[in-house]
Amino acid sequence: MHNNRTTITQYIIEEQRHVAGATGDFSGLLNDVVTACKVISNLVNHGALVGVLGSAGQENVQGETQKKLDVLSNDIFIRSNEWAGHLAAMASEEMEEIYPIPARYPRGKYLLTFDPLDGSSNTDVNVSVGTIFSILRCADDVVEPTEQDFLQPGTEQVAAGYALYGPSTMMVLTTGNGVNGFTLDQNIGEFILTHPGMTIPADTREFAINASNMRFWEPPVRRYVDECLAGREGVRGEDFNMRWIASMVAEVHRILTRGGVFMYPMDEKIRAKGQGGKLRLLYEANPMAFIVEQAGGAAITGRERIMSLQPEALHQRVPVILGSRNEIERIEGYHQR
Ligand code: AHM
Ligand code: MG
Repeated sequence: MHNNRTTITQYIIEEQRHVAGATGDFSGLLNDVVTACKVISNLVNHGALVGVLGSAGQENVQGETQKKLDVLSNDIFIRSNEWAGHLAAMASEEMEEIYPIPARYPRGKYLLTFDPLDGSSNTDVNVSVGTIFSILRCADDVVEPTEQDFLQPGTEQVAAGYALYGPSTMMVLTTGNGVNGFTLDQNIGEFILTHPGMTIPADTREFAINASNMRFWEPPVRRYVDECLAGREGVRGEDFNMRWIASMVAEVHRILTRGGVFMYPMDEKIRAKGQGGKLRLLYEANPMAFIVEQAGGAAITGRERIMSLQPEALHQRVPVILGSRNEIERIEGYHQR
């Protein structure tokens, strides 16, 4: 009964067979990313039993207090992915500078960006968190990779995915050929294909935004949310539901499962800090935008498609509005007016 299930390893290798001239490098890289996520999943799952909750007592480049799990997850990602010869360099939310592959290992042709533990403010309260990653190509003529090599628009991504550490651990992946979801079978230590061909319904009556920032929002976002809140009696003529988990991976996963809109828009508070948004372009917004678009949804800053942006810095922040296509088009329309 169980042996006809597709494991993520099998899925990755079968995908590779459709790519002419594939060397197996990419499959090997994906497998290492999967291994890293399994290790992080195990650590997150054991929590207080293994003493990993709480603050690490230091700040990251974003000036945010790092959790012990942020630091550990970052380390796991590096150790799992640096040795195999698939990568030229990595970049992470938790590291100010890029991480070139040490000279003792062979250097490969891909670049990996990641947020090792997104939503980590949720770990101490035992709410879902996740890992987000994106794979780019490193140009052939690059000898010493620099930050500049990472500054590629999201349309250049070769693959993107996330692991969600929730009631079950899941891995959701795109290589530009649709979106597939896998569930970790803890008994055998393998991700099994459980959600083939995930799609986002074009319409929804559910949205997610941190409403405590309402007084700082720009008029188009305020208008959209006001209209949702007005419900059946308002211009939308329908009641809307609201969610906010403060864990982008969990929000995106909900949207991939039943539709919805997720917004971390530009607001006056963010602008006052001199930032371009809350979420980071290279390892949060772009990979999620790739997944969402591949599932038939849309992802914008308000005015532009996220994946078309030309990144200017490794830790650049952008506004993020993504989810069900028809709602995102409506919100984009409000921004254009
Ligand atoms: P992080 O990378 O520091 O964990 O921050 C990103 C998280 C997202 O997962 C989530 O959508 C957002 O921050 C929540 O922000 P807020 O605390 O303002 O609600
Ligand atoms: Mg993050």
